[in-house]
Amino acid sequence: MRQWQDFMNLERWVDEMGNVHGRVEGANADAEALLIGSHLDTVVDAGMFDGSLGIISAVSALKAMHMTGKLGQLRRPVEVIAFSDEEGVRFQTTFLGSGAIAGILPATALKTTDKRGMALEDVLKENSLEVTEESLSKLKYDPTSVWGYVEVHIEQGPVLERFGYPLGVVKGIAGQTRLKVTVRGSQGHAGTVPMSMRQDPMTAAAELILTLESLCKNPEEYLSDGGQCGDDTVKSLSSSLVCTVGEISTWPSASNVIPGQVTYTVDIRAMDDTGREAVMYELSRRMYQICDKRSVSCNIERKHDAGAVACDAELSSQLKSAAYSAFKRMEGDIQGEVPVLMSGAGHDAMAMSHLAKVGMLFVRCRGGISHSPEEHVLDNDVWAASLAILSFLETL
Ligand code: HGY
Ligand code: MN
Ligand code: MN
Repeated sequence: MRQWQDFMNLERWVDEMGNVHGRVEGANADAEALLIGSHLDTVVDAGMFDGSLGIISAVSALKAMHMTGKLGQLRRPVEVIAFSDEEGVRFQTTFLGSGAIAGILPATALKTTDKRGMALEDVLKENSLEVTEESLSKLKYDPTSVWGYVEVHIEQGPVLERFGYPLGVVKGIAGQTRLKVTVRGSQGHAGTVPMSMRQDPMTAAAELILTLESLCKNPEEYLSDGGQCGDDTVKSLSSSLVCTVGEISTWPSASNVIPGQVTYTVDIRAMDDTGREAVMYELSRRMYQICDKRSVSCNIERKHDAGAVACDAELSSQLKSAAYSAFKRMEGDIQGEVPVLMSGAGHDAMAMSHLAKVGMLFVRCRGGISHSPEEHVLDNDVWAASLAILSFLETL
């Protein structure tokens, strides 16, 4: 990315949170800037398009304008940002890069530690990035200097492939909550403690996780009587509520020891924030009941919350027209309406929506597979994405 930025002599810098910026002022340096980009980090054992496609399609569109001498005609400054940490894999938070730019990252985040107990600020220092509370606060962009934020991203779902479309426009992004659950019991000898006398956090965790699954599969069975939220909310939950336990660890993790402690992560998503809160309330209520019944203790730590985000209607319709013009530039016209869809996956646009209006363009991916080495995007669809961004920049 840096070579491309140099090639186009973009103004280029890396900020204290490790975000990589490339900016071109265009014909009117005083106008509000378009920010465009995505994240450069990935999950473990990831594919090669999640995040990176949004950065590459933005840079390649600018490169095409540079090659045709149009870069100077941009009616407003355009800044490509490759965000340093969106996935939150290492610190169980998310949007560390975009949150700093949007001004929503609390200084306390610098003290967040990874599994080895290393603090974020020390990891940044190890990568020669000195960040302090003061320098972090200075990374926040002035909202009056930003026109909007656009992100191109793989869909990470099966809808565009099902519809036979290379591109789609995102209507909104689901809200999400991440928990760290620690269940503590009494560690003991696998051979001598009778089943009736055990306080086993492993079997308790198993029951907790299956309860979570059942609640997320059938929210109406759990929520309608308690009155935490209305029937409409419960109904809307049924179509969008998802939960995942992605990580679990136990101590001391030996086959002949009844564990003393089990820790696991919970990731809950829904399009409706009220519904998600009602699920959180009901889930924690049942978790404490189960732990009491099993005489184990349970600690539920809320590691991350991000409210659902609606994309800007006008920006979305501009992206839709850009998608059409991309289809026209490619072989043959693609009939029918460019699909408009919701995103169950989180994106930097959630953080950036605190700074400016946001719009997202989705790109079809094979089988909707993501967060896996099987992730794949057709060359033609990568081309369509960059052409759409090029058309969008030309009409900016
Ligand atoms: O987890 C997500 O939704 C995104 O990939 N960070
Ligand atoms: Mn991801
Ligand atoms: Mn992503």
